[in-house]
Amino acid sequence: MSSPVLYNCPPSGNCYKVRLFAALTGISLDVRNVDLAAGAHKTPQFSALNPWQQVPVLQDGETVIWDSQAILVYLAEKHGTTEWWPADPGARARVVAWLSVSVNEIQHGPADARLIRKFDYPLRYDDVTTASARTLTVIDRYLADHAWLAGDGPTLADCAAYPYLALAPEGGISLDAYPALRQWLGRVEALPGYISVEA
Ligand SMILES: N[C@@H](CCC(=O)N[C@@H](CS)C(=O)NCC(=O)O)C(=O)O
Repeated sequence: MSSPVLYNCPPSGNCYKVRLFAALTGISLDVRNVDLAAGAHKTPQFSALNPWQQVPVLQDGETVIWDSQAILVYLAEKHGTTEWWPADPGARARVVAWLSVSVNEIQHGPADARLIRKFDYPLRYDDVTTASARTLTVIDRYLADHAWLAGDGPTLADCAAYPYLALAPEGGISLDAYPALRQWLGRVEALPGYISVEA
């Protein structure tokens, strides 16, 4: 059986969420890079896969999934990785809460700062530094009492949150003031199979 195709862009933190989870769980992907600079994501062919004209997109036979959180859930369900995507309703809801934090508080803080500094996005840097400080402070306080974001071990929550928190310095957002968060980054990086964004 052929591996699902991941339409990817190497520096994208959203694509990295999927590559990281696949690496940590031994899921094989056929990674195909989409040239965003050349507008390859705006073609009719790519728009048919994702009407939002964004990567990542996963194509698994006839099944097409866009959005990195949705792809994580799909792969975890398909591969029965219940420790990463628990079946218990409360435990699952706690994972979903962090998937939501990843696309809201983390995206509109450190991830947007990186978009401005690394990719010249026309957003207001002052706004994102204020948002980042709040996001990082809340997460650091939470991680002072928890080894992992949701539950006793790593879950999809950690895979979704890790990339843009780890990459925050690329957006000029220092993590020096957040020791518990930095220790958690280290725990993720020590997991067997871990890959960096460059891998
Ligand atoms: N919510 C989506 C966001 C995807 C997204 O923002 N993708 C960016 C790369 S990180 C993209 O394709 N940008 C190209 C564009 O919007 O023109 C996800 O989590 O996958």
